Amino acid sequence: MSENENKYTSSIPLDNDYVELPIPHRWELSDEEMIRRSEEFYEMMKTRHTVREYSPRAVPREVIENCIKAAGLAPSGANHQPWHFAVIEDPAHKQKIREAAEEEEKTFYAGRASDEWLNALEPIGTNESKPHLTVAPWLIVIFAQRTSTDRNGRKFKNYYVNESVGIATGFLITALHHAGLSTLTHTPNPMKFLNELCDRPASEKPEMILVVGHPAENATVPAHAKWKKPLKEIMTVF
Ligand code: IYR
Repeated sequence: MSENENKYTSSIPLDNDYVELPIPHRWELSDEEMIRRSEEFYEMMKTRHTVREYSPRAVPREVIENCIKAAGLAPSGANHQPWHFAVIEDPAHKQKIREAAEEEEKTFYAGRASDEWLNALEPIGTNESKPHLTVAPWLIVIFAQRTSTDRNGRKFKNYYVNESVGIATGFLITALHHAGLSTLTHTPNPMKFLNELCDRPASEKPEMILVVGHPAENATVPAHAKWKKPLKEIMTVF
């Protein structure tokens, strides 16, 4: 690391030149192959469920790293890649996160959330108890960077941060599912405590905790979660 770099420095190129490259990879698929692949992908994605009960079975760090590398390929505003993934395997660290999250969630479920919100959560069956935060082998805390700092110590603005981080998170969940893992998108409310526990600057906004691992033997999913809107409801063709 150079003098001005620290663990929060963006490695963004400092020149602003527009340079063109030939398209680095091109798929050459027939319509039939595209239809088959899209069907296969849909079938694969249909087997994804948000899981709340985890097995303590370990998961190699390499799998997590590969999936985060895939998430890092997501498109982003001005290609600023305004995300950071804090990954936690250490049991004592997970315990601290669980205690802080449960503390916030206790107040949330005891009335900080509106009745309408708590009603909407009824069919999902969630509550303030979050054992998965210590049982699952990995937690990935996703941070959104509203601003970044370059190698010269110059602060710059990021664009479409929510959209960019949302897309990267989708890539990550898909990559983890494709690798054979289950996830839970957990959003303790509020979650500012995660900055301190993950050693991230105040300019970063914790977006969610992704709980990652294998489902417990007796894991269940809420029946409500298996209801998905039909295509005709989510798509209009012009
Ligand atoms: N943060 C709480 C509440 C919660 C909110 C929504 I919206 C959900 O889809 C699920 C839970 C929790 O994580 O339990």
